[in-house]
Amino acid sequence: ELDLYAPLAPVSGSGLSSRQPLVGIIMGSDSDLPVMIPAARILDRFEIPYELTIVSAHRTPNRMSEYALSAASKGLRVIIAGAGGAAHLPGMVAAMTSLPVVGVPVKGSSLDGVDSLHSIVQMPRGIPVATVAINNGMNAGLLAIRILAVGIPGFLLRMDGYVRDQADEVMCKAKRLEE
Ligand code: RP5
Repeated sequence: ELDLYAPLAPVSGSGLSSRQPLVGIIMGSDSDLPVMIPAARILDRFEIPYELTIVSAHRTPNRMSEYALSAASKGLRVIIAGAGGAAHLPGMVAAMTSLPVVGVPVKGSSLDGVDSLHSIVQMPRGIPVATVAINNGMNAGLLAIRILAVGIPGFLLRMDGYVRDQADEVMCKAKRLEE
């Protein structure tokens, strides 16, 4: 049987258990939850352990620093960070960890989420954030899985299956329309 976690052992060197969260999902407010839950659901579907919590760049800056600075040593491999408005959370977290950070621009009550998109995507040279579309928590989850899959063949196989299923679904719909 394929050991999905085997490639991680040499990296962590600290007895990574199979339920050790590999992805950290954080968001600036509980009001971001409806956008971020699809990231968690897709990780559930792939049976990838994650943790999910609220970390605000502006309201809890010390908590944000602690989260970012300890993320790698506690075994996380990717961080998904969602925020709306002046969305500094993904960029600030990326500034304080070498882990890949996926940013989710959350659409607030004004400016259609473009404020958040620009805040997250316009990172300065040297500190990248992989930005997904406005409110697209699901793609953030999928991107996190693809990042993990680079080092974990079992995840890559599951992603191949997911992509195939998606294509099959489109083909079924196309056939039904053509009938
Ligand atoms: C941001 O401000 C959060 O990420 C959220 O998208 C937005 C509004 O937060 P609440 O006022 O709803 O808590 O920091």
